[in-house]
Amino acid sequence: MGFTTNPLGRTVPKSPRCYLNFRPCRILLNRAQTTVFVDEAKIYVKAGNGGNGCVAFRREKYVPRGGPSGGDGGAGGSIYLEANPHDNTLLRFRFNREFRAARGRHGEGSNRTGHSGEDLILPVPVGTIVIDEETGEQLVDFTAPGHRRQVARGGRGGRGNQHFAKPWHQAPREFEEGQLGEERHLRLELKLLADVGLVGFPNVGKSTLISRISAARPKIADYPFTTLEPGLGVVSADGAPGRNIGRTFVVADLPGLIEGAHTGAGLGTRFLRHIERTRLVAHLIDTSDASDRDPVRDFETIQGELAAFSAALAAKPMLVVATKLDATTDRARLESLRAFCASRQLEFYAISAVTGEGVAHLVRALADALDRLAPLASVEPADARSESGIAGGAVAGMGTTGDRRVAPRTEDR
Ligand SMILES: Nc1nc2c(ncn2[C@@H]2O[C@H](COP(=O)(O)OP(=O)(O)OP(=O)(O)O)[C@@H](O)[C@H]2O)c(=O)[nH]1
Ligand SMILES: [Mg+2]
Repeated sequence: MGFTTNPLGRTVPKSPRCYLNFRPCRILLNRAQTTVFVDEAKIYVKAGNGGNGCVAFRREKYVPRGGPSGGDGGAGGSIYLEANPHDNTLLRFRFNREFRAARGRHGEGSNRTGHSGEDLILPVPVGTIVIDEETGEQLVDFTAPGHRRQVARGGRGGRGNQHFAKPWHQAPREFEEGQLGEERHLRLELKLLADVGLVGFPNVGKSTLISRISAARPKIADYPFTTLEPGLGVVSADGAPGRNIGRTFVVADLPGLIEGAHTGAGLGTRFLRHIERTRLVAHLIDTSDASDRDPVRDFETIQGELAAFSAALAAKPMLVVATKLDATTDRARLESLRAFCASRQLEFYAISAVTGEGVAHLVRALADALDRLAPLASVEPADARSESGIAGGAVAGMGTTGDRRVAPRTEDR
């Protein structure tokens, strides 16, 4: 094994393994490991092929002309996706993109059926939408934990020659080949399922609020764009120690938006898709002395960004929350925002997530507003159609059924 000089000027062995010693590779690996929130993935799934039927004849002492005894092929394994409540990212599909279920074994003599291939169940986060890459058709929307759907059906095993015996055809050499398993290219898109989405400029206190009202512990800091990926928190509206937890709802904390986000400024608006399915938007505006922006203009800027992303998002029921009440000495801007909201008939609340002032009132108001609004889209019954696969989906590589073959006659039969 020879040696060579790598791009960093180090002497390393020539074998391909030596590339792991290159510092740039390590940096790439480290970077990949730190990216934890993945909300889009493309995968390829291939169900197992069915095993072929067998051509065999019973050969036994004192049993002349024992008859056909070719067993059937086993079925190929199918591939299912299942909504897993413990996952909140599609990270597992970032590096593993190809999934193949096991094939069925061929049938054997003495009427032995081949072993069926094992099914493959891939967990996905709740809120994942599955789209067929080739047709663009939405196949399934995982809205409830435990919801399972078949995305590629395993091929059926072929029949052995035992099935082709007739009184007038007692030594059949016909058998069937197993069907091919379905294969698909799928696009997975994660849209978190939350009831309330928190939007607003960076640093207005979105993460502080969610950490105050739920068990979520996002990073909080005094600089813009602390939050880089959406996070969820479960809020109990009427809960108190020793009491029933009462009404609960899910809140999504989003990265901050700035003017021009729809053109890519700041972190852009890509993550707004995670509140497309929320029932309510809470718009947080900093009216404290720490901000010198006009709160009404802040409201209109963010509203413009929501509208640029989607008209439906801008039209969602919204309530406005003035934050950092404890740090607001000059209340003029707070009052101007309150008057503006009154003129627009928007519910208005003022809170301090640090002291807790107004927070309980806001939480109850959010729960009341949700009670008035329609519930999230009703969920398809858990796996009503999973056994039958996805109806109507175009399937590539589907084998033909009952592809009957005839085995060549041999001397010893
Ligand atoms: N005094 C006071 N400070 C607050 C309050 N809420 C948040 N802050 C402070 O404001 C700063 C920003 O808070 P975050 O919760 O990180 O703000 P954010 O809206 O999540 O910001 P991004 O994630 O960057 O969009 C932090 O230093 C918080 O301590 C409040 O009610 N009162
Ligand atoms: Mg934040």
